Amino acid sequence: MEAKTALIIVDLNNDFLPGGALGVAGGDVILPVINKLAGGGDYATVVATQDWHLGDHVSFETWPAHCVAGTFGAELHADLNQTNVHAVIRKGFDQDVDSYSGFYDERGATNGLAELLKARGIECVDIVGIATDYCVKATAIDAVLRAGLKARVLLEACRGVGVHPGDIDQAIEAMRTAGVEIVDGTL
Ligand code: VGL
Ligand code: ZN
Repeated sequence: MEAKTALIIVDLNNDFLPGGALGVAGGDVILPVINKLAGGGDYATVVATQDWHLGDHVSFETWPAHCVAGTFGAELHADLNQTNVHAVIRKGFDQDVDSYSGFYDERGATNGLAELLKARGIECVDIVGIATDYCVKATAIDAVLRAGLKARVLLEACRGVGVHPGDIDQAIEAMRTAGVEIVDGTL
């Protein structure tokens, strides 16, 4: 583990786990893997992002209504061990602008994550969670290209939506192209 590395846990909202409004296959499988990473004491900082959409959010033109603020579906899954989680960063809360990225919304407004990590002296991030082809991808690319961090995506602790065949592989290639290190298998 390099010095000053943070773990970013992306969107383990109930709605993204199997049975949720936008349930992603295998979301439950990665929970214990993420708990092990977060609980291992290897990370200087652990943060979790939380998809959090108010009212009739613009995202619901593309996706089924999900992660509606204040509902069970918007809560992070109860099995996610938050003992070592320093902060939960909400994203997508402005009704007319979405935020796949945990760092910046689609208009470029910060969600506060880059500033939090900078204040804590973080230079590297490991990224895990849901969905590989949407919010993990956007968060990882922003980490490198906009927040100036070194970033790794740990695939064994991520799951994707895969609306179209090949989407997840394309997302992985896009992350690699941006300079994200893709880590397969066991760390
Ligand atoms: C996500 C679709 C809509 C994600 C969030 O967390 O990847 N995907 N909102
Ligand atoms: Zn969303």
